[in-house]
Amino acid sequence: TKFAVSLMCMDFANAARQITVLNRYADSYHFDVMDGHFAPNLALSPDWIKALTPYSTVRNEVHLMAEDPGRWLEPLAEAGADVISPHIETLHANAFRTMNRIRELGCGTGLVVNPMTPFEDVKMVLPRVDLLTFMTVDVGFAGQPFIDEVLDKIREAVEYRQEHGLDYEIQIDGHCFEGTFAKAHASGADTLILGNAGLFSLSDDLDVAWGKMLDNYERAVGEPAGEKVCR
Ligand code: S6P
Ligand code: MG
Repeated sequence: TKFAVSLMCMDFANAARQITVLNRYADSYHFDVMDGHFAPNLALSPDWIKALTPYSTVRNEVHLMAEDPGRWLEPLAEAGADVISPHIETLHANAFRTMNRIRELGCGTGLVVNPMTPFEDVKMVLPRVDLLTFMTVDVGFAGQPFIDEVLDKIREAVEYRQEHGLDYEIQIDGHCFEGTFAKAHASGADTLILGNAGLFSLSDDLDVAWGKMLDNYERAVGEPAGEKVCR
């Protein structure tokens, strides 16, 4: 299992310092961008992301929760995004154009699927997707309960990848923590996003928080997390 850290949950007053610590542990950063329309909240702007990506030594992924994703691709690429992940629900007639544009800008292609959206809706575009993210909460806020109903859909994506010889990475976004690590891992997802419950609430000292997170994971899943696991 790999771990992404949701930077919407960080201590904004100590952003650069926290990123410097997390570089040792995280496989990637997850930047939530919300426009107040598609998601009922406002979050992280391209300028804010641009100020922080120079401190990051890991993959910077932007979760784009905006009604008109095409508008934000260029500013986000300029801000240092390595992967841009719009929502399938926002792509309408522009799905292929948007994936192609993200590639043209030199970024990896992501795609995010809301809990209510069936897997069927993304199948056609999957050969062009590097990172497929399943929401296990409704978009907008940290600290919401995990939606178990999404797990079957994740298993479907794992099987489909195998059957069709595709290689997209599968990520889970929403309330990944001690209480959900076991089922998230069992679904076959590659990457879990850590926010408040999974990481930041465990300690103000992020070295300590990461150690606790790994202990929680190991206890819940019954095996060590593997990969980039430093203590
Ligand atoms: C939700 C957002 C997520 C949250 C993430 C972490 O709209 O896309 O990335 O930041 O869920 O928070 P938590 O508390 O759910 O672990
Ligand atoms: Mg997110």
